[in-house]
Order: sequence, then C-alpha cells, then structure tokens
Amino acid sequence: MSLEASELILNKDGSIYHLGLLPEEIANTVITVGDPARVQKISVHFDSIEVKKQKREFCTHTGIYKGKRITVMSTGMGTDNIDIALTELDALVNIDLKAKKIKDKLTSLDIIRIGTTGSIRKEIPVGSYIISELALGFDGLMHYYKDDSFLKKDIANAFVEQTNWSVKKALPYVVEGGKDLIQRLSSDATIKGFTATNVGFYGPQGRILRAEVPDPKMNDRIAAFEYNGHSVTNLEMETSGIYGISRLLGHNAASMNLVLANRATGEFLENASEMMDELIIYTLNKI
Ligand code: R1P
Repeated sequence: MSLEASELILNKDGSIYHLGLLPEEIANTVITVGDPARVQKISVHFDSIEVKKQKREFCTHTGIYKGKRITVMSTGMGTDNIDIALTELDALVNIDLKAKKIKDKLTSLDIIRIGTTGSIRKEIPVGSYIISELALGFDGLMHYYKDDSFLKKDIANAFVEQTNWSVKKALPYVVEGGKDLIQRLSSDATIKGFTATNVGFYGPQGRILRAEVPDPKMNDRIAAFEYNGHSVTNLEMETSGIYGISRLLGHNAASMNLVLANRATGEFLENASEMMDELIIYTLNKI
C-alpha cells in the first residue's frame, strides 16, 4: 500500500516537503542545531561540502569531515519543529519516495544535537558541556504517537508526584538517548545530564519579564526532584523530541549542550561563541 499524497508530501522536484531535501542529499550521521547560523559554523570545518539547501528554518549542509560524510541541519526552536525534522529525515532514508512505500530494509541514523541550554544547578556552571543521558519532555509530543513502550514511566510518574505537576500542562514523559552514541561522545570534558525540554523560553522556563507565572518556584521544584539517582540538570527546547522520535523510529540520538546560563546563580556565559566552537570541534572529532 502506498502512502497518500496528503500524508507523505513531496515538492515538485521530489524533495521532502519541509526540509526540501532528496534522499541522496543526507548522510547517515546528522548533526542538528537550533540556530540556522550554527550550520555554517560547523560546515566551515568540513573538507568539502556537496549540498547546501535552505527551506524555512531548515538549513542543511552535507559534506566530508576527515573522511566521514556528515549532514548538519538546523531545526529552529522547539519540539514541534523536531517532529517535522526527524520524521522527514527518517522518511528520506526509510521510505521509497517515488513508490511512496516503506522500505523493507530500514536504516538507522546517528542524530547528534549540538545546542545551548540553561543549567538549573549551581554546581554545573556556565561553559559546561552537558550530554543528556535522559530527557524529560514537558512538550507532550510523544503522547501523539501510539508506541510508548520506550518511555520511562516510573521516572515520569515520580516527577509528577514529587513536584505536584499541574494537570493543566501536558503530562511529562521521560526518554533515554542512544547509550552507545552518548558513550562515544562522553569524556572528562562533558557532564552527563538529565535534560528537561520546555515548550517555550520565558514562562515555560520560569522567566518573568512582564508576565507573571503561576508557580515562580517551578525551577526549584524541578531541581529538587530525585528518583533512583536521577536529577534534572538543565532546561532547553528540543532534546525530549529528538530522543522520543529517534526511539520511535529506530535511530540513535545524543544531545550535547553548552551551558549559556545558570538559572540558579543568574550568570550568563560571556565567551559563548568561542566555547561553542570548541564544542563543535570536540563533537566532530568524536563522531
Ligand atoms: C532558545 O534560546 C533556543 O536555544 C536553545 C534552546 O533549546 C532553544 O532552541 O538551543 P539552540 O541554541 O540549539 O537553539
């Protein structure tokens, strides 16, 4: 049975709808970043670049770094974009776009996020590199898919109970990253973390400029949560979606994040650009 034109949407040139990419234009190792400007900061290190494409917030470069073919792609901000980016990346490798049929032999991608984040713990200072072993999704994305077998329900339940999480928000979910990939990317230079993914940057992360939030102590309660040795380390906006969709579709994912802000001390990193360059080179040399 082939997929309907309304479900698997292709552009006139046969490329996938939002990413604007053809199957041959992506590598099996994909680096994702939030900021489109970060794509060039990564591909500048490539020995050669074969593809440069941009559609909406999805800017993609594919090239060779030290003999390895790598794609780097921006996703924009948020797990709503991650749903699109990862589902379409999967379609590029696992669906025959011409026949509109799922392939018999499936391909597993390595998906590595290089992002920025805020720490909620005093002991994880700005300038740290956090690699997420687990993600805590406040975004609700994974509740829209049937398979929930890989979700860590005991941790999510304990979180809801301990923090008295408001029922007006989406039910939090917990999902693991790809263990082997995380191990390969870890070293003394990185801190293993449990990353909470929020649906926004201001109210959803407890930032108050003009609009009040119902629970100004939310981040303290998130930081106080502990279950079987798991404590939340940082907040950002993509990792739970990347880990969730990757698990769902059989890909390996790891999320590396530079700590720009420390929400517990109020500090913000001054040499963010240099430290991001270091994280980029570190990651390129490990994958
Ligand atoms: C917010 O400023 C954005 O920065 C972080 C958050 O997850 C969110 O996307 O990541 P990126 O720097 O990768 O965009």
